[in-house]
Amino acid sequence: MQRTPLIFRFGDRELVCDGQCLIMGVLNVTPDSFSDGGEHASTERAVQHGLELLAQGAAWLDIGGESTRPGAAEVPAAEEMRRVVPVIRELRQRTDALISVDTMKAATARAALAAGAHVVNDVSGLQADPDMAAVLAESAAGCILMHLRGTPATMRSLTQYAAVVADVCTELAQRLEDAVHRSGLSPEHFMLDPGIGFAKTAEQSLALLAGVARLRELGRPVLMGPSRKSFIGQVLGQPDPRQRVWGTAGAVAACALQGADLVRVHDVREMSEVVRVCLAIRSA
Ligand code: PMM
Repeated sequence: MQRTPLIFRFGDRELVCDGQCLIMGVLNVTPDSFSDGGEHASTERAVQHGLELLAQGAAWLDIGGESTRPGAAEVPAAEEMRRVVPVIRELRQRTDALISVDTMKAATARAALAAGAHVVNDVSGLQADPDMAAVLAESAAGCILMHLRGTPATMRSLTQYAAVVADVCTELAQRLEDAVHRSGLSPEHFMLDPGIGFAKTAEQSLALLAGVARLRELGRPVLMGPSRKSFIGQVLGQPDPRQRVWGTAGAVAACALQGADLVRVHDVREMSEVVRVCLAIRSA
């Protein structure tokens, strides 16, 4: 597949996104994450799990301390930091892999960047905390701008789109312009994500998964996060997120074949194999 390589910058490093579809492993350090069930609540266990994800094929770890599950309770910044900062600090000493912090809070992002994270994964696309842009600017961090309407608490009623792929593209382009303006950083510091399952019905999530190429026309690398999500549950009639691994494989294959730059997944070993085969087919 012919495609333009895109540069993603963070601090003094850069990632050339040239069609590889890297794996981002999810490391949720929360007692209430819908699919981790609090298994990794202690620092050492979380660090061990992170190292396992890297050994299984993740190029990048996304570390979060607050569940964004629909209706989940908000976690105060102090508690969020208590969960993620020690894990980031320890992992940074033990690996050179890319680390992002999954947070909407500027205070948590600042502490995570100081502890060694390279990128802020802000599911609000910089809409939740007015100080986030300044935090990014301070360390010239990278940032993932995800598309969300409302908040995780209110998003389920905000699914009115004229045409979901076109509307999400328009809104993401606005978020990017706003983020560049407010942070003073170049667009190369930002990656885009349509926010599968965030203010989207199952049908809308499926449409976005079919529209990766259109998202990439925005000129920035594209991250897709379909892992174990409820649209898979609706297609398969499978209420248990842990039983959605094969469904996730179907979605990840669609992303890899259409040129997503990064997929955010829980089942790293399995999805690494899916991606490797898809990339081999794409380059055949
Ligand atoms: N999904 C979740 C959390 N963070 N971040 C990005 N950029 N994209 C996503 O799709 C995304 C995210 C929710 O899933 P989890 O609770 O299993 O981590």
